[in-house]
Amino acid sequence: MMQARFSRWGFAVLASLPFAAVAADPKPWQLNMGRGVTTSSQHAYDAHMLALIICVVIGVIVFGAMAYAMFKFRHSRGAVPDSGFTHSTRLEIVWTVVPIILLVIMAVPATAKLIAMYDTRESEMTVKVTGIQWMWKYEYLGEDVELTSRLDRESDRIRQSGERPDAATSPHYLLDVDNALVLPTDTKIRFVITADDVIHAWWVPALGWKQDAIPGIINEAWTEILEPGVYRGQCAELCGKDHGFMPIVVRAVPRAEFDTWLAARKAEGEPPADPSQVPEGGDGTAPRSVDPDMIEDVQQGDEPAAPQAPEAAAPADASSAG
Ligand SMILES: [Cu+2]
Repeated sequence: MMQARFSRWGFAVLASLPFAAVAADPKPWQLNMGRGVTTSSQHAYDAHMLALIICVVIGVIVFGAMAYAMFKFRHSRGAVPDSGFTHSTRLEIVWTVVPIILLVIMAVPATAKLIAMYDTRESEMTVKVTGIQWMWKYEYLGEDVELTSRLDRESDRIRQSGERPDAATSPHYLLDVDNALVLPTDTKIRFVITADDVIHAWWVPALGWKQDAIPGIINEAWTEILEPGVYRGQCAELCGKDHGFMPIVVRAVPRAEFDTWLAARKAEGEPPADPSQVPEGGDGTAPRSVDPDMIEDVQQGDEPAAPQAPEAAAPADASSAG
């Protein structure tokens, strides 16, 4: 039992080490933070590694000196406490100045990178992200393209069925959506982030940041994805009963592929990817008009109840009433 646990731990440690530096998405038993796939995530990783190395070196020196002193000057070998020693001015200067130098070494690059993380100037495109209970809406500003992104049908079926999800058959359980946010690589993309109802937070670890989505407030962030791939995240602010069921999927593709996708998306006039997944009136253009019960019906696989039909006596006003 003990040995099995030890070997499992040992294996996990060994298995996570080679991947720690390259993994975009977290791996089981991953020990270190991921390096991510954006300039800012890699800056954060570099700052973290610098601090980690400094901490390890300090730890080795301090605990090494302690162990050496305890062993070398032990009582059984006749060591006598130095009762006359109170302080050493030279030592006190050294252990004050050395940490200051180390802090400056860490703070200067960290501050520069932190400032760069918040500099959204010279971005090539803007995506508006809106958190809605319990989905995300993405608008490619100036392109007249928008989409809503919500938990994929398969994850939803598993969670409703009470089935125990299996990592082998459903590797992305609760981490898949119907419509991924498609973004170009090697492009500075600005995000403006807000919410429609309660506070949510948009978080894709591989991008290296997390930003609150607050009703009535527009937060900003930016990213420049360096490698094509699929990057997953989740809402990171407790936003209601289905907080755990509004994942985020970013599909990063080369610029040319993105341009083709965007053109196709514009041409098709943005119908939902799978109409069966979206309740009537819930195509993302008017989320507030969707009755929450209707969404729940659809999520549970039921046919949504038909919306109240407008009075037959007043057909002319029905279209402007919404
Ligand atoms: Cu949430």
